[in-house]
Amino acid sequence: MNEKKAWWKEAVIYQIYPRSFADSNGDGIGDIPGITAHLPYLKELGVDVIWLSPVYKSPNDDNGYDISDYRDIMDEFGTMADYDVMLAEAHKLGLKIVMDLVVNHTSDEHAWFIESRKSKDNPYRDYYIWKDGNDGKAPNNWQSCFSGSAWQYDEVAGQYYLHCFTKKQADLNWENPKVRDEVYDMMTFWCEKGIDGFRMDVISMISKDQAFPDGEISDGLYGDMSPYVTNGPRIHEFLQEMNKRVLSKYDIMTVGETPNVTVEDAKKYANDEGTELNMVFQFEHTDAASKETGVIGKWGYTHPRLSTIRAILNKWQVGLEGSAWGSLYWDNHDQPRVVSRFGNDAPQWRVLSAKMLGTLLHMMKGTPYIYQGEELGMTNMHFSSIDDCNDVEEINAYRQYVTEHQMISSEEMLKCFDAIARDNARTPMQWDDTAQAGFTTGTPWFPVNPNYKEINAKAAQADPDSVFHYYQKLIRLRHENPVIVYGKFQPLFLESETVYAYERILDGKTLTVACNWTDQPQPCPVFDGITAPDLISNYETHLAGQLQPYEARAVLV
Ligand code: TEU
Ligand code: CA
Repeated sequence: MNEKKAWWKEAVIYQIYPRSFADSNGDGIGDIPGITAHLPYLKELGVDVIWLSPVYKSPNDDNGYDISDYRDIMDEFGTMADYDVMLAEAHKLGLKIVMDLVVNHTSDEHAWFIESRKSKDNPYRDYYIWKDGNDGKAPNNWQSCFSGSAWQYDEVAGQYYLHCFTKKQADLNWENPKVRDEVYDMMTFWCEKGIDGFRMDVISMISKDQAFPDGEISDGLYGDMSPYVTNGPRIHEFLQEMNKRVLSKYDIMTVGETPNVTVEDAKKYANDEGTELNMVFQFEHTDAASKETGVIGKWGYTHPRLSTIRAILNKWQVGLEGSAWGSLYWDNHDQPRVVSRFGNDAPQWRVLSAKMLGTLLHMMKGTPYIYQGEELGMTNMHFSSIDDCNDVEEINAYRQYVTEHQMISSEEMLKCFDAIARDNARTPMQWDDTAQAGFTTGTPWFPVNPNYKEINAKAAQADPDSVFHYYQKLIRLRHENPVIVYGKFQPLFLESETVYAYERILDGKTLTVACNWTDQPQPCPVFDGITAPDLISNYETHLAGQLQPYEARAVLV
């Protein structure tokens, strides 16, 4: 095994979306003391690291991804004293804490922006990206990720400012060395507190093409900015500077959220020499669904073909081998629930398909991420009307495509939301079958999924056949078997449209994995002649030469 060893290569990460995790004071909003109270649950699950979505001060235009003070805690989540207790408790339990670093943009209520907009000669002016209009219109035709123009005219400033997300999320100007100094200083503040790493929000977007050219118009409304705001000209220079100035000084892990990253880019972002980040999140498998069956923009609602997903994941597994490290995920706070999206959330198939999907991902090469509730097989919610939505991405898309431009019907848009809206991941964590699923004693900020009486942590912990105990075993197997962490990935059975199979090889051991993506028995020869016992499977018994509906099986010889 010539792979460099590292603790973050051997770890399993659990993502908490604090607003929806656990409410300790009955105000209906998850908070930091609620997280502290549930750390033993995560210890029992067996994860090593907790990635916290942002807990900093924020007006919550984008639920915390619009930060107004990087060095203080959001009022609804508690205090810095609460944070210090949580960090200490986590470390006592042997759990590491990774913070969400959101430095592509700040809230427009951040002190820097409040100063910046005051006048063109304000010392903070160049902390953001200000441009004059074009014949009374925006400086170019870019569309924000959250619909509408990516430029907002500010009456006080007398210019437009760039916001790749909502207009309350003003893009920082990374060309300005003072901005970079401020960011590195803030990162050092958190590293000195003893955190164990950073997940870096849209970090591939911090270097922009300084020509700010118009983008290609695909939906007849605005131009696509992605070629000019992702993987930009100075991105690796900035990350290598960040690594030198901060990251290299601490034993921390880093994962970049890198929209539009390719395998070739990832070999730079997550190179094995460690000059930038440890790993990145790619989006090809989660974007594939909407790209393949899209209605408009990112929005679509049908399951992608297995061959599409397999081609993407295999490309990344083989492509990074020996030169960079990858992340493995199905779910996060921006994605729908995987058992609804790629599995089958019908009551008779939900548990089987959740275990199948867990096996497929967790036996692969890379660091696996589990999103809160994924270990319970939590499912998507249902949108009866736009009034059921909280997420600004959905609300803005509905306004643009349904209300303002009548490009699709309300029914079509809501069908897309049912399939892939981010709100699906933001219904409160389902702890038990008491009122509000034990998430709060008050009225939850967002409705609890009505299926909480069947799907909750208490029931799962009491049921040896639950998704929870299956995920617990997947995590334990990774800790016990170096072949799962460091084994070479080899695709298998590529001719199948229904079974995803591969093997992992290390030091003479071969792990063979096969997963049936359908609700029908499917032929599968990969275990023929193998008599060794299962390392893990979601079926007690097997049939020769085939896999049963949603059957997953991993055998080590
Ligand atoms: O998401 C970045 C991003 O690319 C999102 O647009 C995401 O891909 C999309 O919503 C999926 O459909 C990060 C955060 O994870 C997200 O929660 C924030 O809203 C966004 O950045 C702005 O900070
Ligand atoms: Ca609360």
